[in-house]
Amino acid sequence: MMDCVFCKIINKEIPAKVIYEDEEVIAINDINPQAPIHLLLIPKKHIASIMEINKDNAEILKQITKVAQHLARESSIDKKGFRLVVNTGEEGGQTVNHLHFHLLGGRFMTWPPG
Ligand code: D5M
Repeated sequence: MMDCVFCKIINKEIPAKVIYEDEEVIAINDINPQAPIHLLLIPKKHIASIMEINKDNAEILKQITKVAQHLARESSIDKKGFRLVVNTGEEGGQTVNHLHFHLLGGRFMTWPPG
């Protein structure tokens, strides 16, 4: 996707602080962190939102879960707790139309979210 900021990061066309990378997933620091730890877990394949997950691409969710567990342990938030968030669509607060999971931790989270 030519105009997708996350595709550009994945293709190394724009810089980002890459925390983790494998064949299917990349994890970067969020540019506008909302918690002491705020990572974005992004499938390398362009999938616009969670609404585009189907039987042909659902495997990526397993890999993202594995990466989230790994990065939570690495960041020492696995036992204290953290939040994994997928904003979806306009009212859901999604601003980048390439599926991504926010991994937030390092502080107490409040509920309800804003
Ligand atoms: O989250 C989109 C998130 O993506 C938002 O928290 C900012 C972040 N973002 C946008 N551009 C960049 C770059 N270039 N590097 C790192 N992080 C970025 P959403 O759930 O769609 O609102």
